[in-house]
Amino acid sequence: MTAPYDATTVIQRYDGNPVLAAADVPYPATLIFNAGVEKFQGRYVMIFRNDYGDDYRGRPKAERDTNLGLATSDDGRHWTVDPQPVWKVRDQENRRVYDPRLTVLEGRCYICFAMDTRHGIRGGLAVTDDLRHFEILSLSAPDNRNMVLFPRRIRGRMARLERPFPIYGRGKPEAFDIWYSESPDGRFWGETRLVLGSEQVPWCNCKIGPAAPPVRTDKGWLTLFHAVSKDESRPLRTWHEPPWNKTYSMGLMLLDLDEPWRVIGMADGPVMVPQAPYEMDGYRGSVLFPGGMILEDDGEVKIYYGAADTVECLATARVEALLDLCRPC
Ligand code: M1P
Repeated sequence: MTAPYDATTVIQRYDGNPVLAAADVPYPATLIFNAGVEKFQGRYVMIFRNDYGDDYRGRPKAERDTNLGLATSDDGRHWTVDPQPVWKVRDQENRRVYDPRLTVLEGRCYICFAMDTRHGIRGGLAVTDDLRHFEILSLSAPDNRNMVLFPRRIRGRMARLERPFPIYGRGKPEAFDIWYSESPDGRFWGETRLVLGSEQVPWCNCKIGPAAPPVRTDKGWLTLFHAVSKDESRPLRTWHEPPWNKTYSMGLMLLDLDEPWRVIGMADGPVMVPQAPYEMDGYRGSVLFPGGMILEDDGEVKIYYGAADTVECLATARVEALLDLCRPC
């Protein structure tokens, strides 16, 4: 089916954006972004990334650090932040945990995350029942990140999308792709298969990565991804040392319900591109980094995304309109 409308009009930004920023956080905070969001134990819960310790404008003047904070909400729009961060990792080997994505599976809340270590970037999975204590189930070999867990088992196994960073054999730097793996228990992962190569997304010229955990619909797993275009002749706004020239937009695809490594539909172009002032201007301008997608009973889809690596935002769409954008492939 041909999409009957312009993809970029299907998703509406929330008027009250950003939904979360440093000023809302009751402890040291500078950049609040790339959150995971779920409905858990009767309310909306958000675990967000907080980069702090410096103003992030120019060269570091103080030591930078990262922790994860918790916010809760009754309506998914207005959020209250817990008085203290809920998770931080910093030891001799591991530098920080960041970019959380939440999935509720069989009544427990799972959190996928990235971990910067002295020996590379690892993708991990942890589980929590109270959003304050996190049991790490697995950490990948470097380099891998942007993992998201499916909210149901596939063929009896836990399933995830992930984005390793191959540096040899892909022909150009940062040609990174989306992969699929399965696990009996969240600890041991295998059956790894390619889902989508970055070269299959003709409107970006760089890497792609999984975004929010997939949402189940009758037609397939509705799945956002981020896609990066790099243009060295076009410097973008940034608070850090220039140049910054990567634009992160949102792509949309549909995965087969039973074999989710098979792409069965895809939007022709980006469904959302950086446009609003809070998306263009920040630590890294022109970055949309979706990490949460919630399908409500009435068909509204809430999309949560980090904007400009600086604030957390919300956009909404109708699920039927998103499905219509996914042309069979
Ligand atoms: O600055 C944009 C994003 O860059 C990285 O994401 P990716 O590896 O997918 O390009 C991450 O550092 C992410 O946190 C950040 O938002």
